Amino acid sequence: MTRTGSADLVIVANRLPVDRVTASDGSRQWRRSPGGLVSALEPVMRANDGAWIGWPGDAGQDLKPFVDDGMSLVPVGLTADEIAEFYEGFSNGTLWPLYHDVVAKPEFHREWWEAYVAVNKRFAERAAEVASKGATVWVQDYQMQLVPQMLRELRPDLRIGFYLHIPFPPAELFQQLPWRRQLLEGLLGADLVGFQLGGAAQNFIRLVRQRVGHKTHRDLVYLPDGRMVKAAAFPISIDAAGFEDLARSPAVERRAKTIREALGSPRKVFLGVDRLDYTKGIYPRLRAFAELIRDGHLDVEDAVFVQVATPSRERVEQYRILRDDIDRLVGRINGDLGRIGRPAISYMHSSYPREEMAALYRTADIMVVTPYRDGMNLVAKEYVACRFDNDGALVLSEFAGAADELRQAWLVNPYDINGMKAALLEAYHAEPKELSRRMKALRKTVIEHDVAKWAGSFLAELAATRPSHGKVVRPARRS
Ligand code: ADQ
Repeated sequence: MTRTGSADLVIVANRLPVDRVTASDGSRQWRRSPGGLVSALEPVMRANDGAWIGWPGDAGQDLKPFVDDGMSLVPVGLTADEIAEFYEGFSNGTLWPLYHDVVAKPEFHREWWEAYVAVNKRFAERAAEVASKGATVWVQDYQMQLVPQMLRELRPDLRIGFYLHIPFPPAELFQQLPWRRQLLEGLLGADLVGFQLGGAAQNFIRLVRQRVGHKTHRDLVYLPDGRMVKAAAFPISIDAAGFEDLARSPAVERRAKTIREALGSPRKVFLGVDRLDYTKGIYPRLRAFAELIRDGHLDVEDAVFVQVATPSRERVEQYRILRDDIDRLVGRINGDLGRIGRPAISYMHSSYPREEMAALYRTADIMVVTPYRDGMNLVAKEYVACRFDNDGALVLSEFAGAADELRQAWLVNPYDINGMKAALLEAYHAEPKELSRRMKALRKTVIEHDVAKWAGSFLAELAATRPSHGKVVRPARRS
């Protein structure tokens, strides 16, 4: 029998919401990572005596649980081999490309799978130790898909939710996985399985019916032991008010002005901001922009493209290849089309604080978000939240989850370079009235559906899945 802990709400995620950093005096410290998930969950965590289980991001032993700024954190250590096989391997070399429409070729290795099982088991065991009797456990994302079932076996008293941040692929692709049945059964350990979009939930239900043979009806799966599992869409969002406040601050406004001047005060600034990932469609968007200059539709005196790409998964080979490809493309475009002091593309391979991101969003006249496939894409929503003057244009891929909600963007197919060129040009020439009509509608959506609403609706739905169950998660306290 597993010992129970004291946390009434437990978050299980691949990463802890803090990074270990070395201070100037050489001491090791924790720094809160700025992600939206953390700010969404922090208030509910505080209201519920919550704990967060995750990996601190470097190789090493399990560290002792600790409290950081009032949040109870439970680190789970990974060895160097586990980082290579569980994280870089099965999570990012198998599942990530497979779930993103095989934009890159997924690799299937049995050792990677074994590491995935072992690491999921360790996370499930930690959650079983930390959760109080009848607690709610919310498991996050594709790295942790076996945790719900493993945890339920250890602790049948728990209420378990799972949320997938990335797309869930159609049966035709998912079927390739040698371990497809185990993954589906892993997810079925949850009471509620949440996805970004309704289509993903349907893919899941269909696969469960076909591959595991359970009875399903609409969004429900009926298990032989009498339990029910619900699959539904909860589109994630951002702290819209927080971003807008930041964007309105005089420091950010000043910084936006400085950036524009540093770019040579062009008529229009295009912006792309992404993790450097092959799913994000950075390559075709830069090509489309370059062709507009080459064809004479745009001039480097009038228009510049700022592309910010955050370093990501740099030890995975496909990511190193992508980085070289983009470096070469930017070099070629600037060599061919730039003039002295006027590059066509201003390319930064770096990560910025939120203030700088807000200043970039304020600078951008045209925000270009063109993933081949994306669960949601928060960058598109952050841009909208920062455009409080109701100006600026959003060019958005149809294949980003965000396109389901942000209908008034210029929607594009990233595989269609000519179509993208036309949309970029239309956004460039759009009249202020047209921009304002579209942006007002976009802003209404983003402001009404923020990340607090996302977390609240998931947890409320999870509480409703087993009404006879003991504890219910309390909503966040109003500050
Ligand atoms: P990501 O693939 O990481 O997220 P996205 O949703 O765009 O993609 O979120 C990226 C975040 O990183 C944004 O908050 C953005 O501001 C930040 N960021 C990007 N570049 C940055 C830079 N150079 N410096 C600092 N910050 C930067 C996954 C899924 C998405 C889903 C989210 C949330 O792939 O589809 O929307 O999870 O569920």
